Amino acid sequence: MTTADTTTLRWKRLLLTGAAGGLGRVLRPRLKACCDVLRVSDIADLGEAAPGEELQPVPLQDKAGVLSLLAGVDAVVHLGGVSTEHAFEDILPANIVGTYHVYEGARIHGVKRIVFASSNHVTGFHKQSQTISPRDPVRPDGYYGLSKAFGENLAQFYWDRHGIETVSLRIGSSFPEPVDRRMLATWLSYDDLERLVIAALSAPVVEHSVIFGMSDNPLSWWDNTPARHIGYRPQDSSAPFRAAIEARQQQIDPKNPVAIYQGGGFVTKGPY
Ligand code: 15L
Repeated sequence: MTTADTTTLRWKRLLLTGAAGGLGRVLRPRLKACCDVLRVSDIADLGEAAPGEELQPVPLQDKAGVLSLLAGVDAVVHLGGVSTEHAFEDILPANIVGTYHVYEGARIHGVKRIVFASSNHVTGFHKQSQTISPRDPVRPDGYYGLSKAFGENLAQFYWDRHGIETVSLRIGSSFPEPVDRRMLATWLSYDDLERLVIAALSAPVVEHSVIFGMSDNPLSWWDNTPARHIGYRPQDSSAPFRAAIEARQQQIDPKNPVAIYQGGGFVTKGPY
């Protein structure tokens, strides 16, 4: 299903990294509807190429391979990399070195817009009793969150030094529906994810902007007011799922770090 207005939005060629991952599989057909050619990359199986797709499987740590991914594309949606907490040795090549390769490719090939899949785990050690905005300091809750904070800094540097624009999406919990109490605040529906990515690709001026990726949830720890210029207006909400979740899942002990910090279970993962 596609929610974007594909009659007015059209790119010649877009690159989607991490196209075989959870959110990559969601965005792949939806982005294809907005461009003539969608180049898709991953290290996992990408399946058959759909009409108008180019398959280019490349590990993110392969510099030459990643540079070639960026040739001839109008914009990039960079989802690739490790997407949960892992040992630093696993995160480093994909998320840190790999994201550097993507930005170098953009610089060399003159690509001017990147949508970077950051994560709410960049700020996971802020408390659930706080409402934070993209202007608040980062407080990563693990090596994964640290790697995404690095990606955001890289994006800022490539804007300041090379004029490459990025929207860093601090994605909350993007799943078919919220499944626990935390996700009542962090849920991002797939349709809102698509709206967010299309807004980030098409907003006229973004420089380097940071936005939390969430639906219009009544319960929320994130204030996206400083990112209104991106034009993202969520249309879904966790509200219809609340009663069922609260009936199913007992209240978590308020002294448990999982109930204290916005990053939930991520704050206690590891050490690896
Ligand atoms: C993330 O960044 C992960 O990629 C995803 O799997 C979820 O765990 C999400 O955060 C979350 O915080 O729920």
